[in-house]
Amino acid sequence: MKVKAAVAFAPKQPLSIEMVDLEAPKEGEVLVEIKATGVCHTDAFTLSGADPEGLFPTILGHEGAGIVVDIGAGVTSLKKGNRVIPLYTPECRQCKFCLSGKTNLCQAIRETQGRGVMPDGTSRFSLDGQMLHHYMGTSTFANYTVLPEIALAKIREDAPFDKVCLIGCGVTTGIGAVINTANVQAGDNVVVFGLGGIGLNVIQAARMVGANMIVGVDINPDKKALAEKLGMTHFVNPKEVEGDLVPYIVNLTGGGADYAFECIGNVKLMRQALECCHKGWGTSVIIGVAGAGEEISTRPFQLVTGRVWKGSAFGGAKGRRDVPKIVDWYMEGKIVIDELITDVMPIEDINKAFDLMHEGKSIRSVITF
Ligand code: NAD
Ligand code: DAO
Ligand code: ZN
Repeated sequence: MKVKAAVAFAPKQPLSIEMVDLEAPKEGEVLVEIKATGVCHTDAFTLSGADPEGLFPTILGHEGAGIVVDIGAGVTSLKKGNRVIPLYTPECRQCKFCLSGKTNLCQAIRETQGRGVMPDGTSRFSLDGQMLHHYMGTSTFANYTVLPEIALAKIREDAPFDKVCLIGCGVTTGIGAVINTANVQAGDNVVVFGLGGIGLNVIQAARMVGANMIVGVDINPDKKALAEKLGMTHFVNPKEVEGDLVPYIVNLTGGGADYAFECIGNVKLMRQALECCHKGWGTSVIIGVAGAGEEISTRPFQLVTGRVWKGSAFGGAKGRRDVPKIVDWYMEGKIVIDELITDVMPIEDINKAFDLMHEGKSIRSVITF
């Protein structure tokens, strides 16, 4: 079938709206009509050419929501009409990783997903006979896409696509990092580096679990108001701090953060996030994705003296199990999403969404089809 997609032909080039060919779902695969998709910093990161896994030409997008319109042979957990959220971190429930109970990093389709193809090694997308790569196994910048059954979370039938699409990445990543990865407890002091779509969700989760101080760090003062609305208690603009940021935060938090989250992707800030943690127990969680080849460093004594460095992918969430639960939290008013959506636009205007992100003017733009 012909579908409308925003194609990334090469790094650093604007996306191009094209009618591309999409093959029918094969065994174990599902055809999904994408109704809405967010635009995340990670899409921009890949488009910038800094992503070591970036492949072109491709159809980006990984923060979507849609409806099942067809299923391939052998698909049992989904049927036509189901509302779904695509999962860039799938959940096969059979691989060593899924069965370990220690991680959400299912490896069932990791190798082919990394090569931008479906589990059988081929792409369902093409344009004028030229193969287009899938992206993160999701490719939600198209009004129809094909995914493996294990990469779809079935959600409730009354969930609004244009809001819950953000649960496909930003919301789950931020909230999950607090609840699953860090396990922040009531009374803890939390520091959040970066108040974008990810950092704001860290903030709302920190408030939800009853954190004491929730300190937001961002160089863009325009991020302050919304962060405060979501639960930030103190704002720090590094540009306005005289001297080193680390001792400033250690002092502000009365000895250091119990938990510090890096939600930017800057290796220098990853170090600061670790070193502003409390001696003896403070834990820093890296969420941000750094550029290809970049490395983190600190003095080993920071770890010897009890600070802990961790990372979190998709908030440590097991998508098929946890995403429907987070949709329920939104529908029950336990978490907010609407406030994170700063712009809504048709796919034809998707390059504007990237411009707004780069200008620091958006939290999340949502593309509707
Ligand atoms: P974003 O661009 O919306 O937000 C980043 C924020 O950081 C902005 O508010 C910006 O002003 C601030 N910032 C930039 N440089 C800064 C500096 N030097 N000091 C302080 N603040 C600074 O991005 P996002 O969508 O929230 O994503 C954040 C990061 O998380 C990205 O690296 C993205 O790739 C990554 N990410 C990781 C996962 C995961 O599973 N680990 C999932 C999604 C996104
Ligand atoms: O190696 O098993 C693996 C999968 C790694 C995927 C990690 C995804 C999180 C970082 C990318 C940001 C996604 C928006
Ligand atoms: Zn698995």
